[in-house]
Amino acid sequence: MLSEVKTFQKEYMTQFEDLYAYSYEEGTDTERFLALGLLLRRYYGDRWKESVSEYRQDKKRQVYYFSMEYLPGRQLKSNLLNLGLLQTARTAIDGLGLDFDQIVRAEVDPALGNGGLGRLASCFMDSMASTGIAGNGCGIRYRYGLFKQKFVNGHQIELPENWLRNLNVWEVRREGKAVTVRFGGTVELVPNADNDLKPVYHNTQTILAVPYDTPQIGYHNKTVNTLRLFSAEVPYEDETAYQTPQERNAVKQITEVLYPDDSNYEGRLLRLKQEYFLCSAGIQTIVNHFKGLKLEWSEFPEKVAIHINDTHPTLCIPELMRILLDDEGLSWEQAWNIIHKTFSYTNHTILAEAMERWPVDMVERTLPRIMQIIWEINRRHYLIKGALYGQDIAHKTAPVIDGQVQMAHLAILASHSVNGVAKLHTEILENYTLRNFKLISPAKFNNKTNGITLRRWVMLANEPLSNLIDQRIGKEWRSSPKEVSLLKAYQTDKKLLKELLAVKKANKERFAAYVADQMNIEIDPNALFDVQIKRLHAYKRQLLQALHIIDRYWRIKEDPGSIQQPRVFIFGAKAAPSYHYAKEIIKLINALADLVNNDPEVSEFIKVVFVENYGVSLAELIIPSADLSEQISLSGKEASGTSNMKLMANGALTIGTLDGANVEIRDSVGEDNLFLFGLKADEVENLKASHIYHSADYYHNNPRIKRILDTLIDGTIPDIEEEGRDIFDSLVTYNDEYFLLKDFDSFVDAQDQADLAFQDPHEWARKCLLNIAASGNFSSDYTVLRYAKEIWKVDPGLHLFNIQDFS
Ligand code: 26W
Repeated sequence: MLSEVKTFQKEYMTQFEDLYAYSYEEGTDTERFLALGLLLRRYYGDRWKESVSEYRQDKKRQVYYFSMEYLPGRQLKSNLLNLGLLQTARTAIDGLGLDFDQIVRAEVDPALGNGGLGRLASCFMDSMASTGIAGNGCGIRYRYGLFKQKFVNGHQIELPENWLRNLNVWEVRREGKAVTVRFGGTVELVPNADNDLKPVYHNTQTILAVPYDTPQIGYHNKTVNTLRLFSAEVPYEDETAYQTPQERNAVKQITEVLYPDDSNYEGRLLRLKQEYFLCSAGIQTIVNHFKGLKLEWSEFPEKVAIHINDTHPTLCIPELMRILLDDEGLSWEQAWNIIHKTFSYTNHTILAEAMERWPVDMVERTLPRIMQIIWEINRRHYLIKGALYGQDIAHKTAPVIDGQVQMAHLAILASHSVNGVAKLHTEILENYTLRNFKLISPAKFNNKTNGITLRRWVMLANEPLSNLIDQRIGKEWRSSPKEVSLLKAYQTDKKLLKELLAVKKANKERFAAYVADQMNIEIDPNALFDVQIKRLHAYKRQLLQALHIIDRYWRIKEDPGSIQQPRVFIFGAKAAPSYHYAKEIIKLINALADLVNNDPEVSEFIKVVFVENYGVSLAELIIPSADLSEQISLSGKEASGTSNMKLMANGALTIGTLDGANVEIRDSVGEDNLFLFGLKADEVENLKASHIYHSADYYHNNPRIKRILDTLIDGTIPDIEEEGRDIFDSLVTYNDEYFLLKDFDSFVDAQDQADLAFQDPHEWARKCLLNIAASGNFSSDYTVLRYAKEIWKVDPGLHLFNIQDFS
């Protein structure tokens, strides 16, 4: 160890001076970080090269995971941990008189996603490498990540996130592997010498897709996979085609920002271009690689599995058809057969408004050849499925309906596997949302409950907890996550429970210091830390928690002493820039925070903290400090949720509805170790169908609810005239679409039970321990192993996993 540390220090000093020509002592933290990142290349470079060449030589089946979003988080510590170098690097850096943790924080956190879907993609990348699955990520290198969120007078404002302003030490630009992507113009089908129709393009625009590769290092194994992100550039050989700055800018614009505002036509058009850009670039890369293997086209599916993360990369399907038909001369039947064996698709939402549809004329104008192929898929669909199942079913499942390309339909029809992301979600897909597809192809459907990588979310985010676990049950759980269940045997071990509480307390102090420093709010680490961190959306019901806070406010005001348990309500959430209602809820919660935090009578018992710019790094700070995990979506709406798993793994108790993966969490931790409330998914459906719900009755007949809702419009909460009125109307006048008032009483009861339970620290700690012990089931290592076995049909590499572990 000592000599390793000495070597590391020497290498680091040389690396720093080579880079900057002055000593590390004079550098900034960013410079110190960059030198450290660059130094690491030497430690993983060979393995990366070997993994790539092994995949090429073995010619084994590789997985290509297409996602429009990734949220990798800071990578320095994660890479060090997986390389087995974390302690060495920490000792070496601290030993030079530097502050390792401060240098770690100098790395930017790339926000190339919105939420759960993007973070899941990154957990999967880490798990694929760690289980030795040959998995390649394909995505977009957005020049600007998701906006930086600031609060001005409690309102969300969005600032550009220039995450690439410094060198990105992990990426490698691979200009030699660039491909071109075609947009616009017109296409004509002209017979060739063999009388086959071949497309001839006119006036198209050609854009260069340059890949940037980032290593995905496996945990304590030899695998280093690749995440390939494409950037749009003006083609060097065709520069004269883009002469004005405007034309050149329009090219770069394609990969300029994540999620351009899609509330207008231009924004939506740009999003369509982004999707095709990713699909075309990724598919061409795969085809180029496959051609290097010199095999028959019929062998393509034996070498390639393509997974599409939600419908956003669905254009991969017509794009591969195009290449097989137009460039490679395969027949439609041959090509479609290959497609079917190659593609699989995961659905991540059942919200109707999130189901992607593109107007035919927009696709036609932007991607004329792709639209022709979609029409042909549509024509054959009616022909075949119509004959088998009747025109009605064929129509309901068609790729094109009412002038709109239905991305989910295209994805499902072409894929051999369609999965949901939690048991309940898959059931709802099969029985409601996608029932017609289930009817025509029952065997495609399967469930793969989401998971999280415990390496980032426990081992790195919560080192003290990880060390405590090591002390009791050894380190096996680190490579075999289910072993964490051995902790169950210690549930009556008073010493351990005490230590667990001490770890939690220290984590709460760390977060409290952040809040004091950044927000100038004092919070008491002895209070119950109640955490809701997720995208801001009406169905996730952050508003329900806000109503609960107002309820507590009045209980304290009217009957001081009625609330005994001090609580800190912690929120982290971004609202989509065009989602007006979600922004109003942010303003409400911030205004509520002002009211509560500045009223000494109340602030002793409640504090409200809404952190700015929530993202992966803040999640890593908040989650280890949480006592209570808010998972309170309207049942049937949250596909899975993954913060529920992260919080549980860090010893927070869930308060939640039976929605998404909360169901599996209940099953594995037991009903006594979490707080359930509210309508069940089928009750929600029945209530909707019966049309008997009348939210205004709750306002008029339930004095507590009336009191709370009036607070939104009577001036009690400062500066929310418009927001308060809109929110009030959504709940009373527009019949409370997400049944907050219906679930309210049951929610508050559950919250009161949580208070009561928290008063008994020993019993609370025991429940924490049981939650941690059950969290191994939710390791994304198992999730990807299930994908590998049941969907992708690829073997994991040699490692510690036992096949029984995950089946
Ligand atoms: C059409 C554009 C679009 C793009 C992204 C619509 C909706 C999205 C969401 C941001 C998708 C998302 O993050 N879904 C979440 O996926 C997680 C991983 O499976 C689930 O755990 C969450 O329940 C689901 O909301």
